[in-house]
Amino acid sequence: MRVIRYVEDSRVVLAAVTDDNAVHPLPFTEFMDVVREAKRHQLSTFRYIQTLISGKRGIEKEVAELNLLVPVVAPEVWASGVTYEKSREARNYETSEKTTGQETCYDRVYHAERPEIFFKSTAARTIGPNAPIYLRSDSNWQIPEPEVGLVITREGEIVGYTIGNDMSCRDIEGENPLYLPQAKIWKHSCAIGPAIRLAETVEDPYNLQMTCRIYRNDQLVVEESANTRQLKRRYDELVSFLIRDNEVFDGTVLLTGTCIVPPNQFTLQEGDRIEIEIPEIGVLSNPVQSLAQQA
Ligand code: DO4
Ligand code: MG
Repeated sequence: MRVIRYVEDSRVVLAAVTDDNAVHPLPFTEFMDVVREAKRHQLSTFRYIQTLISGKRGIEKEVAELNLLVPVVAPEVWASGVTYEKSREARNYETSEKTTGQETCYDRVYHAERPEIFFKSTAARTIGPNAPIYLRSDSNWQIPEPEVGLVITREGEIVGYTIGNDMSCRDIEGENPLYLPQAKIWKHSCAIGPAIRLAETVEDPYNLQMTCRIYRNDQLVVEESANTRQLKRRYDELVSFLIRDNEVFDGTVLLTGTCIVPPNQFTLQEGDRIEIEIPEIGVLSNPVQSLAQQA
């Protein structure tokens, strides 16, 4: 079962999407309200939603016809880094920090007990399906980072999985790792969606196939796939470092690191379209626009 949010007649609707793709509006507008209400009834979110929709017919429309929003208004989005070998290789390629024969900070963090966890986004900077990703004006090497996103409670319980795009400027981070916040955080540099797959309905979160496709002038120019079985860490391990001595909020999203990096010569351009697909969750699709054009 998945949960989506959409706008209809200027109203926000939260809905459950069953495995046969029927859309059932719920009497809430925020995902975390359902999670809290389920707990109050001492039911899992999945069971609670089942009681709400049982015996009802879904709406006539299909998900593809709806004007989708972020599935959860995440107060904060955090991200994990260098959790896949692919990311370590890419960082080692772009960094100016490498000295022959020496380990880079990326090599060290890949093996260290403490993972890299960084602040990525706030609700105001985070966009949902079909909204434009913006390109920074001071970078010539920008890529999407397709990642599994964990939707967590303030206690660190993983209640759902979504798709995230941790947009990154490889030249800015490559020049100096201390520039990471500028390489990662700007207006519309984070997309999540299109749905939240309830955690209890995912058979094996370490076996999710992910595909990223980038279209330019309607031609497919990048297509890469990977699987979460290549993740070096456990999801709970990443969450435990995020919440340690920290205050996190209900509905926080923790991105779990990228396993897909486009070819090194590739950079996004205005007019491109990015699609990230995890079949259990859906397809997160966003057009790419230049931030300079928005001013
Ligand atoms: O080390 C910098 C960021 C790494 C990252 O975002 C990733 O591995 O996905
Ligand atoms: Mg990333």
